[in-house]
Amino acid sequence: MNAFEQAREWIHAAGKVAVLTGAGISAESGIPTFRGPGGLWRERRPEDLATPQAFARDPDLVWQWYDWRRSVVASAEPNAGHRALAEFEQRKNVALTLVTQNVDGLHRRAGSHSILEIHGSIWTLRCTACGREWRDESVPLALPPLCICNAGLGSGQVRPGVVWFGEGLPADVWPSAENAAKTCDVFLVVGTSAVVYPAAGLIPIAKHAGARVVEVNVEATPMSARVDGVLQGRSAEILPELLR
Ligand code: BJW
Ligand code: ZN
Repeated sequence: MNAFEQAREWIHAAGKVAVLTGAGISAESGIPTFRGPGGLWRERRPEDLATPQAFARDPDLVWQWYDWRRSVVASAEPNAGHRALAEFEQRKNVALTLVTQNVDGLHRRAGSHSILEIHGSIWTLRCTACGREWRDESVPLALPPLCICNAGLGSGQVRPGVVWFGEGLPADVWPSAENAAKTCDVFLVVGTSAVVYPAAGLIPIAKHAGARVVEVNVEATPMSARVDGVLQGRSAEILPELLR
């Protein structure tokens, strides 16, 4: 049996499957990844765009970048990889939890429901003055975005509802993600470089708890040597076959 057939067998025998996705699953929808060829961090420094300090220093710059990314995502469509996960969730004999590091919302647009967005959403805005959080899907946004408490013009600011470096993960979703990793039979890791923590830490958590861990990626990652199966290739090609 090859690695692909073995992984298929594990998945089809599983009662609980958890999936961790990263930017690679949206790559085939035309959304740039962070670290790969053409990746966002190849030409920009995360320190200038994706930290609370960067936002405090230059909120206009940060908002222009996020507004551009919102426009890229708005004109993209979910791909066969997203759809395969959404269809798999509909199966009666298996419970699927989808943990995503992606902020693009494409899993939801593909029809998935049980999604834990551990790095937040690019479509959520949050007021740093009053704490209010809301969805806004307008593209382009009127910048700077304003809150009903009037923040945005004066003291407080409205920020993207995403998790930047140095920030904790959302307390309402992170424990569920850890629990999914700890209790699944199969943990599928798709299109992530597995270098950002604590997200990447879900992989050893699942492994130590006894799950079969399967990685789908076009390249090897620091986790490849520690997983039970490596399926090298594009997620939009592998997932439909794997989850069929
Ligand atoms: C394909 C493909 C195809 C391409 N098919 N595959 C432990 C060790 C070291 C450091 C730390 C640690 N713990 C914490 C840290 C610090 C830091 C961190 O991890 N740093 C490392 C980078 C060194 N972590 C944090 O700061 C986190 N917060 C934290 O720890 O808080 C502590 C705290 C607790 C309590 C109170 C206060 C503080 C937060 C991390 C937040 C990350 N945020 C970002 C931006 C989100 C918003 C936005 O999008 O703008 O999240 S950074 C960016 O990286 C984004 C992603 O979600 C994340 C992961 O990237 P991902 O998805 O893996 O993408 P890539 O590009 O890296 O990889 C793509 C992969 O796809 C590649 O492997 C390709 O091969 C593959 N691929 N095409 C299949 N078609
Ligand atoms: Zn407010």
